[in-house]
Amino acid sequence: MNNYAQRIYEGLQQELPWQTEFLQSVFEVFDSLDPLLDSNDKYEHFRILERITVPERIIIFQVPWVDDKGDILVNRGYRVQFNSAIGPYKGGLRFHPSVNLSILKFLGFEQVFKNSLTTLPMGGGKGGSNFDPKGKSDIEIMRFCQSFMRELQSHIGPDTDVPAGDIGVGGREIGYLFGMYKKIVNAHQSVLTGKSLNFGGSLIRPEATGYGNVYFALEMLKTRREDFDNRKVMISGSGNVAQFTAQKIINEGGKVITMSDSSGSILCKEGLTHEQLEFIMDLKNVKRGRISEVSEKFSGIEFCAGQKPWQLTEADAALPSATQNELELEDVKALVKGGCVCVSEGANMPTTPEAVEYLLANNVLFGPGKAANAGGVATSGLEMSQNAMRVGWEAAEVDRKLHDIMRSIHSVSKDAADEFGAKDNYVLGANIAGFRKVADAMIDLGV
Ligand code: NDP
Ligand code: 2IT
Repeated sequence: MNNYAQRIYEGLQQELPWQTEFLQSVFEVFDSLDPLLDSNDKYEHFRILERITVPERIIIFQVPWVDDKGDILVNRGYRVQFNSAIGPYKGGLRFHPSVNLSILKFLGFEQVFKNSLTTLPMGGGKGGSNFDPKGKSDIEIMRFCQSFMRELQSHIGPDTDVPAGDIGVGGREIGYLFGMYKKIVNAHQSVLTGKSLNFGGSLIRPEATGYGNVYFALEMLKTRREDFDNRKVMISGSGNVAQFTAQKIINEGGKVITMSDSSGSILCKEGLTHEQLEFIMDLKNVKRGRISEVSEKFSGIEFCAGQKPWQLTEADAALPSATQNELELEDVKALVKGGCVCVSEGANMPTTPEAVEYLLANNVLFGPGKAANAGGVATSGLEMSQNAMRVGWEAAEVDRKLHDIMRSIHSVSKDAADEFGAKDNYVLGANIAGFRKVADAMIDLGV
C-alpha cells in the first residue's frame, strides 16, 4: 500500500481497533488507491485521507418505546453523516440487532464512493438502530419508528440528509418514519426515499437495487460475450434486493437456483418460476415468514437448514444479496471449482477480502457493491428529483434512467481500471473513480 495510505490506515487501526468492519472497508478502498496516490501528491497535501475517513458528524441517541405488553424498551439510534462534499448526506437506515458504530461507519464510508459513482449529487451517510423488527407487531414497529424519528428529525432535511431503507427498513417502516417527520415539521418534504407511490415515492425504487445489480453484471458479462440466458444463478437473501434480483434474472432467461434467509437456504435445481417467486415475495413482505416454508409449499425445492447457498451445488454466477462477509474464501473456492464466472455484490461488502482476492486471481468477473448495487441509491436520487419537480415519471422512464446509470458506472469503473493498467479489476476501477470525484470536490471546497 502507498506510504501515505498505510500511515493513515495504521493510525485508524490503533485508534479504533474494535471497528473491524469499518477498518475492512477503509483497507479495501486504500488498497486500490496506490496508482492514484503514487502519481499525485495533492491528496496528501490536502490531507484528504485523514478527512475522508472521519465522519463529518455522528449522532447517537436513545430510542425508548412501549411494546404491546406495555413494557418500556430502549434501543440505540444512530446517524453517521459521513461526507457532504458532492451533495446532501444520503444513505439508508438499518434496523438489525447487530447494528453498531463499526457497521454503520463501514456502510457510510462505502456510501460516499457509491453515491459518487451514480453521477448524481449525493453525499454519503448511513444510520439505523440495534432494534430487531422480527416478531414485532405492526403497531410496535410504528411506535418504534415514531420514537426514532422524534429524535432524528432535527438532524435531517431535504437539503441536509435524506435517509432511506436498508436491512429491516422497507416500505412499511419508511411510511411510519415519514408520517412522524411530516407531523413534526408540518411540511411534506422529500426527506426520505423509498416512499410509497401514494405520497411521493418513485416507480421502480423497490426494484432498483436488484435490477441494477443484474444490469451491472450483464455489462461485465458482455465484455466476455456472455449473458444470463439459461445460466444457473445463486442468490443469497430473500429480502428487497434478493427478490428483485431474482425477478430480473428470471426475466433474462436465467435460473435462480438458491435464495436464503438467516435460518438457511432453499435449493431449486430447475430454477424458481415466477409463481414461486411471487409466493416468496408474499411470504417475506406480507406474512413475514421464514424461507423454509417455501419447500413445504412446493415439491422440487429443498430447504438446507443453517446453510448458505454457495457450497450447495454448482452455478455459473453468484449474486450475494443478504449481508456483509457472507461469501468467504472456502465458498468462492467451491464456486470457482463449479465453473462460476461472475460474482456481483447486491449486498454491501458481502465478500471477504481473501475471497475477493481469490476471485480476481481466478479471472472471475467481480462487481464490487459500491458499483454493482448503486442502482438503489441512484433511483433514490431520481425520487428526490421527481419530488423537487413535483412530478412522477413512468416506470419505463425510471427504468431507462437506472439502466443508463448502471452502464455509466460500469464504464467509468472499467475505464479507471484500464487507465491504471488493471484490466477487469472493477474493485480498483470503482474505488478510484468514486474517490477521485469526492476528493477533488473536497479540495475545491476548501478546508
Ligand atoms: P432486507 O431486510 O429486505 O433483507 C435482508 C435479507 O438478508 C433477509 O433475507 C435476511 O434474512 C438476510 N440477512 C440479513 N442479515 C443477515 C445475517 N446476518 N445473516 C444471514 N442473513 C441475513 O434487506 P435488503 O434486501 O434491503 O438488503 C440486503 C443487502 O443489500 C444489505 O447488505 C444492504 O445493505 C444492501 N443494499 C440494500 C439496498 C436497498 O436499496 N435496500 C441498496 C444497496 C445495498 P432474515 O430475514 O432471516 O434476517
Ligand atoms: O446501501 C444502499 O445504497 C442503500 N441501502 C440505499 C440507500 C438509499 O439512499 O437509497
